Amino acid sequence: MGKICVVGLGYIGLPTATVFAGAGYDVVGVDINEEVIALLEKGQIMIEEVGLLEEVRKVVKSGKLRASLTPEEADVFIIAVPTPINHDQTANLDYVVAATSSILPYLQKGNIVVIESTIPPRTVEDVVAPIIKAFGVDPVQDIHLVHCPERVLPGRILHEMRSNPRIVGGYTKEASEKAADVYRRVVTGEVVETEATIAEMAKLMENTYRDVNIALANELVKISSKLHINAYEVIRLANKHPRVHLHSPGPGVGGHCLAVDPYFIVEKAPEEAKLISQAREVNSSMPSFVIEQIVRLTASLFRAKIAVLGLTYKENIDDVRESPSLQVIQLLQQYKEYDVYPHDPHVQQGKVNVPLYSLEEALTQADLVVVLVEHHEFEHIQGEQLLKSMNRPVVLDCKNCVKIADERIKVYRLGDAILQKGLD
Ligand code: SAJ
Repeated sequence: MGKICVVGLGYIGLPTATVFAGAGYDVVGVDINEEVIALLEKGQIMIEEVGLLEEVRKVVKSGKLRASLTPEEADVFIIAVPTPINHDQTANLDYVVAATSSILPYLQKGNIVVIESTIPPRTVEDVVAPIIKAFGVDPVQDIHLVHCPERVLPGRILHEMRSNPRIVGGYTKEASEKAADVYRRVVTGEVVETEATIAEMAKLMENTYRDVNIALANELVKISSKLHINAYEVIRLANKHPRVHLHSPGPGVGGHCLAVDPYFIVEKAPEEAKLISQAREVNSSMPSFVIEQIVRLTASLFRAKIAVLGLTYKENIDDVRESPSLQVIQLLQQYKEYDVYPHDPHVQQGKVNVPLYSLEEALTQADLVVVLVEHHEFEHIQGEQLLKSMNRPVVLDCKNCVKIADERIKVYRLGDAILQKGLD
């Protein structure tokens, strides 16, 4: 079936390597992190993702997936390295450039080179192809170069990787045809062929669409706060219209995609991308809005103990990248008068630089519980537990997920008219 070399074994690269290996390809997974390679050789992984460990074990055991610190000759190269954001909110292409450079000595005529990393529009054209050309390989004649953005949702990665439609944007038409055929071997969804720049822009617009819509919901929360209206009820009723789908408000937008990708468009067309830029500002302001509510809910207290539940950027995963929770905690710590007790059942201490506590430690003698993430564990928190442990049973639910209906416990929700009208 051929050999695939996947460069970058993170949240996307490792599942990608696993899916291709599971389909019968000989896959070598490459990473610069020695720990990742050492673990993978033993069939172990560093990422929490539903079903991944089991599948990795299987393909490592069968010999279809091997791990290596350096690339090898292959028929297909898939680059799945991060594109972090610089301080000036431009894309940092260092990893993409390094990964592309690392495969150059192994390129052979007819190879397919896929960039899966999210990249600003025109990157294949203006950055990747020139690197390959400068090495003496013709990106038109010698190889087939494409951008094939990933679209998977953390928590559902393996399922979505196999079933979501894919966009394969070629540097040439032949490149998109050849690479699309490879993806069709493992993807049951439609595999659409297009140009590289269109694929780059389409990927960014998918996440921008979501970011802008979430900003609309978050702005509604702020407007409702001013006008004393229950934002959740507004959303529920507006969404009864068949063509309206207002998104859910929250403490901000995190993750390595929605909180980052829109800037890649703004970077390339700052004058034009005004709405996109504004949406980013609204979403980035939400942690401060949460703090304002916390301050109001604790105004009468001296040195309030606050239990902060949920550190990840969204529910039921262990990923804390760009998490609004970390910003909320940081802002809270700046107020010297709070004792902040963060708790997250999905996050290990080594992954964050704030001290973590057990649920019990966090709740004991707490004056306020702030729920920032909709982890399924938090849905089961019982009123009795809060009454028994807390100093004052008050909850600020920023994700509309707490299911406690006990009159002795005050549950306020972000965007809730009761929170806005004044507190007793
Ligand atoms: N969020 C809200 N309100 C909502 C939905 C989400 O506040 O109504 C917040 C979440 O809590 C989280 C952030 O937005 O902090 C992002 O979460 P998400 O579930 O919307 O998306 P990601 O970042 O986990 O994954 C997105 C997905 N893109 C889309 O749904 C358009 C995924 O398909 C992409 O593959 C991924 O980005 C990526 O890698 O680009």
